[in-house]
Amino acid sequence: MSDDQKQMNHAYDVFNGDADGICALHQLRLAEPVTAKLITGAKRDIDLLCRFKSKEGDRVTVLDISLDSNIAALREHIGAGAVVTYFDHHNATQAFEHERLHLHCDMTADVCTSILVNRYLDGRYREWAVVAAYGDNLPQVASLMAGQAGVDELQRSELQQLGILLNYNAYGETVDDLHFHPEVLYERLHVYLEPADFIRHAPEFTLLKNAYTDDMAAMQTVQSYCQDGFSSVYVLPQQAWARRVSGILANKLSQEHAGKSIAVLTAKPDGNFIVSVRSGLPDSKPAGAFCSGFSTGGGRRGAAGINHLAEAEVDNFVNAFRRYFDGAGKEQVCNER
Ligand SMILES: [Mn+2]
Repeated sequence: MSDDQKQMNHAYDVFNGDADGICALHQLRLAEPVTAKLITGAKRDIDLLCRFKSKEGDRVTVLDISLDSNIAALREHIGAGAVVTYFDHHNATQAFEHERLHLHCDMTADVCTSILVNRYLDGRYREWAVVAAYGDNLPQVASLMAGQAGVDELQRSELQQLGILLNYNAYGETVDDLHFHPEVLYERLHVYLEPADFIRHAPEFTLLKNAYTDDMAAMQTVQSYCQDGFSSVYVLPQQAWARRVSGILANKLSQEHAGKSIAVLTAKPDGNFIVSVRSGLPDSKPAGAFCSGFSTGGGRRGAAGINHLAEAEVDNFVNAFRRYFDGAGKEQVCNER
């Protein structure tokens, strides 16, 4: 390849805007610095590979977005001659072999993308993977890794807080609901080698901490719409704070009530709902399989969601949710919405 061609080549770093995506790219670019165009969005913006075109010799790095959800665009990039490196823990059943496709995909339940990058880098920036694992709702895995790295109890809770805050920032219907565009948050974070430095010195950390406190206070006022011993359904109001906290509420409830399945419905400005589902029995009743029954649904065994649920479909959804996760037709009285 001539020097002229080399200069015309571009690098693209494509990453989910949540804690896992940001910490995965951060580790990778600490180890292998590259000036790349950043392609990211809110946590739910997972169709990122179709947002740009590449050409022969371009380098595309993809982090923490499902291969299956991006398969058409992935084939286009490969077909155009780009070299693609892909790290992810979501569905990759349509993965294929190609000399220009470097796959690091692992769909097992106890990994996140930052853990896969940490493995690839032989544990070089392990604490960032711990942050990501806490943020990606893998607290047991995160604590285990922190223990192996000799991180003490206090530091561990700080890493957990950072993971939760970075993850919190990515939740919203669009990037307009977020405190920081994830591209900006990544750039601010990327100047810090250690999580502790970001925690001590970054104004973004303080802002997120205060905003999170306010949103959590608002979240405490939310009552369940329906619940029994096996499942709970929550319906949140049509406000930005509610769109930011819905996923966190779902994670919090699933941690506090092990074995119980959770659905959180959040009203969008157009009156339809976004739905977060957490399975209390991810092996026998995977959340992803349930959500895939809806035209805009999908996800993993433990956590899944539906992008658009019409207002008129809410009661049907509640019934289907309870049939699937409770396994019984027991009648249940729901509160007023
Ligand atoms: Mn992830």
